[in-house]
Amino acid sequence: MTRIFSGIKPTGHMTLGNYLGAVRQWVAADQEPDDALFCVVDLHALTVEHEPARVRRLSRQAATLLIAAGLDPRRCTLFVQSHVDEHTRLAYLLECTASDGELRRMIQYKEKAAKAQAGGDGVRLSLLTYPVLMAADILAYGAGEVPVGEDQRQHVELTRDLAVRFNQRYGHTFTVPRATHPAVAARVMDLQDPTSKMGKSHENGSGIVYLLDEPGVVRKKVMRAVTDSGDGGVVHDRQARPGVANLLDILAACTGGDPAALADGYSGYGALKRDVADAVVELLRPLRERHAELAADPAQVDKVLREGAERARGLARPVVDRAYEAIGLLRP
Ligand code: AQP
Repeated sequence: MTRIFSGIKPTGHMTLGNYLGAVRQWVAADQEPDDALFCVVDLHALTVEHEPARVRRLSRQAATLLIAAGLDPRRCTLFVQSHVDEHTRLAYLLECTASDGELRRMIQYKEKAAKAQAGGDGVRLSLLTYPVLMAADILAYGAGEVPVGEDQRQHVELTRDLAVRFNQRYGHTFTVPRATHPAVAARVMDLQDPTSKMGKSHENGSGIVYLLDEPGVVRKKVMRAVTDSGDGGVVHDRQARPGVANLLDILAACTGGDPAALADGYSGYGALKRDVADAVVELLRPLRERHAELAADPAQVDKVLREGAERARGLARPVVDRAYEAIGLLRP
């Protein structure tokens, strides 16, 4: 069985984009504790301006939502990145494998660094090295598959490059992983700005559906979604009609249809938006209900995370120890 690993950053409330692009694939994967590892990657949340209490709160909330979404702690390993030291231990060795130039080329680094600078904040060094820590997250477990949204494709490519380079230099140590993406909704766009990704840390939440939004709020956001001017009818064209294409992608992801075929069933935007709103509300209903139950017992979630970290540590330690040996460090 191919081992899978993926993670989510507690930088904001989890969105429909996170769910359709990544989390739903995790839930659908054949889960076995040693072969399905899912992580709240809290260290990554420190790469940009952050509020300590909020990161802590969002970390537990992310774990609770993942269980509510269907990750079964008896059948997968769910844990928090900072609870397993092997990630940062390995990250240093990978920093000694990566080059400054390849990290500066990362699209997400350029976007987030520009935003930090525009906001008058300095760019944290960890923002530059973030993809190296992400590579360590994946390589520490010998994961073969990394189910992620489209925006993480470049980072997984870098992970592959680092694994291959390390193996060539120091002998076979790491499994070379590959990214997997969902067939539809691999990149859910912001409902108010359909040329930008729906991102959980964006300040303006009016174009973002959060998983814990009340049904009325979801409906309002979808009904106010920016569509496209012109009367060319409802067609699925991401270049010319990004707003409508995004709604069709969301509807297809929720109902299991094909976005282009779904377009044929509509003659106006109003009916499409109503159906999208209904589909999203129904998709999220069980998740919200389960979240409310689980959130009433945070100690239970913390126990899951403690046990998950212990199991994860046991899997990562031998791989990381092997890497320390291979790179030339004297072992104690
Ligand atoms: N809009 C999206 N459409 C599809 N997939 C998405 N993902 C994120 N946004 C979308 C996927 O969700 C997983 C967890 O994301 P992350 O926590 O690693 O953060 P991110 O990729 O940087 O995106 P966010 O949620 O927008 O966070 P911020 O705003 O902090 O950058 C990943 O698999 C991601 O691809």
